[in-house]
Amino acid sequence: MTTTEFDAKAADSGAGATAAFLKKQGAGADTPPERVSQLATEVITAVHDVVRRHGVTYAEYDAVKSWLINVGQDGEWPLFLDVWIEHVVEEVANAHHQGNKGTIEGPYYVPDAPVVGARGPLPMRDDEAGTPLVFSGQVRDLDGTALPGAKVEIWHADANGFYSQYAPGLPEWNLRGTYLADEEGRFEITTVRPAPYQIPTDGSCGKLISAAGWHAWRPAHLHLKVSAPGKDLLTAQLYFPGDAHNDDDIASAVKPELVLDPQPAADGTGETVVYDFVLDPE
Ligand code: MBD
Ligand code: FE
Repeated sequence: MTTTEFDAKAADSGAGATAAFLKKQGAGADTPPERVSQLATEVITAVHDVVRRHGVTYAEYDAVKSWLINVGQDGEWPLFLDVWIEHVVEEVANAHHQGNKGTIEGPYYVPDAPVVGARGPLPMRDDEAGTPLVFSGQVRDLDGTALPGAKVEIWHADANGFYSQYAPGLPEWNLRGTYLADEEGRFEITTVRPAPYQIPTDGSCGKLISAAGWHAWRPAHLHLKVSAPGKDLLTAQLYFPGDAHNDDDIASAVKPELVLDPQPAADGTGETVVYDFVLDPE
């Protein structure tokens, strides 16, 4: 039997996301003890308050204890944190931005994707499924000055909702690439429309979702990181109008400014969309 992407399991993507995260530089190590104490105390006290207010039982305490153990065993801490917590960290971190709105990174970014140039197709399979999409734009600073050589990194799920390197059977860099804007700060990305994305339902996060009667869906989205020397890195996602989950994203990461306006391509083969990025100073 050959392995197909349809064999993707929560444990595969979870373990991959955990290993990838642990490779990143450890941050926060220089947080002073007073701040660690204050933040940890407030989180713990918030949990105490919930226990008292709702009369949490021993059975419920044990259920949570085993669920927390399983989140780690499934490698789903990156998924859990990025789905339910990251959006508020992003809100606080970027509240001062005057340029483009950003949103969460999520668990599936991989640095150093192949460089395409200013224009061209993302790495993809010859028969890559999905509506063809040509996405062009310009990168500028707050004054409107173009940023030649700006870096536009893009990654997104395929038409089945799978990310390369986090699901088996996909080419290593499928639908991941790095663009370098031209002398006018312009780029043009040829890809396919991603599908709406369901977070894994067979792991611990899925268990929480079904136990709570929630749904597991994120709207279809493109992930981006846009950067230039002297500018704040912009991490964003772009969405498609009319997606059923734009209004109830499980990860709470949709903002109206991040919804694209695709148009039918002149040659009838798919869609084109223009979206510009404005970067704040560092
Ligand atoms: C994703 O693709 C994603 O973008 C987020 C935030 C969480 C889980 C999967
Ligand atoms: Fe995603």
